Amino acid sequence: MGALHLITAGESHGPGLTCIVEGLPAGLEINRAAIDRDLARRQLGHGRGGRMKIERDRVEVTGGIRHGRTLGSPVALQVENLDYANWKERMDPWPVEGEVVEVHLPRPGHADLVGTQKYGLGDVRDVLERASARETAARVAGGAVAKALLSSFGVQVFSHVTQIGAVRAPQRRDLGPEDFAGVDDSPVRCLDADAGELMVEEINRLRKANESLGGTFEVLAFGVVPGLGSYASWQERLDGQLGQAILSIQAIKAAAIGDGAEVAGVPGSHAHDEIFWDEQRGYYRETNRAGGLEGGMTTGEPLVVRAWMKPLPTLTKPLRSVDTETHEPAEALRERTDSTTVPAAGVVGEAMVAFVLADAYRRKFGGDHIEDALSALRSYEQRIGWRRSAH
Ligand code: EPS
Repeated sequence: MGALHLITAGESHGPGLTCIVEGLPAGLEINRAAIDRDLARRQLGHGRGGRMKIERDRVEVTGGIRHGRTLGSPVALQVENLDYANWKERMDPWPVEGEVVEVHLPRPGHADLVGTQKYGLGDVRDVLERASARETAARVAGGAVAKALLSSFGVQVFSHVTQIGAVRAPQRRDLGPEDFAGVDDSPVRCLDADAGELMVEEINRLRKANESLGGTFEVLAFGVVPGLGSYASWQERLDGQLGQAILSIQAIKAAAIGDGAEVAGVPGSHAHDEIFWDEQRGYYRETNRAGGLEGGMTTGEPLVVRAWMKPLPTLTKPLRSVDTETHEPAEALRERTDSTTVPAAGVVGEAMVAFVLADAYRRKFGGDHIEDALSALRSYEQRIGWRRSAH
């Protein structure tokens, strides 16, 4: 379906992760530091566990880029798992001499149990290693490449945390790119300093009680041209594609565009964004309840995507489960884990939104070289009289 493809491979404690991005134009400038910056941002956040002290995620490129520019061939990105050194025997791709201890205690809320049933695997580790959110490091590397494409089209993608556990930040409807300059300085990537402090306290309190925490985050994209996606076919509707991309992130249970579920309860006259036009700005809205999407298409207003994350299912105080060998009641696997990863999930959300938008730009404007894509975009912007700076 799409014009751009992103595929990941790799297990959490295996040798490393791979991301292949296929369908990029040639001539696109890629900055290694920008990919590494996003990888590092994904490792941040108060509430991370011991693993993040081991990893220093950095990208290695093994295909598709030469001297900092794409070649038009698939781009292959690798992120090493430094922890593999401690797991070599248990995760070696090839047979090993010694006995390797198996896991038979599936965690409720994880892929563990059904994964073993579906794939006919006796060792839960064969499932959990791939189901782990470590995989998102590969998505973020690919997402950084998608962001490079978007940036040449004048699009910027940001995220911020809006809730952790029971602590919510005040809702902001007036955000612009400039508001995100310091978001990564907050230990929970929250734009509201007071709420951020309360979130940190909430994490500390629940961590002591051996609990994990969920939360919500918002991804915003600025400078998106109107008309990406389409109302004409259900598969082309961009809200559907964004929903799939966001809900595919480990532990995400709900996604919304703009005011999302909230508009279900308000009268129609308060649910939509009235249309205005003036010489300088062209068409514009004074509100953005629709989150930049109408009829499955971008409107030119900022794209707003929200996501709800469940508390992580690996608990230091494990839930009841069943031993898959003996079928006896047992406690679920107790493993080193994070207390919360909502701040990191926001960075993963950026990557997924960037990928969906980059794919939509590729489909609409094509072009084998980035300059071809840019001239197609410019001529379209001119035809519809769209002025990016006014939105
Ligand atoms: C994860 C468990 C933890 C997390 C991991 C996801 O890893 P470990 O079992 O090695 O402590 O840290 O996330 C990452 C490694 C990462 O890079 O985000 C899980 O079970 O999903």
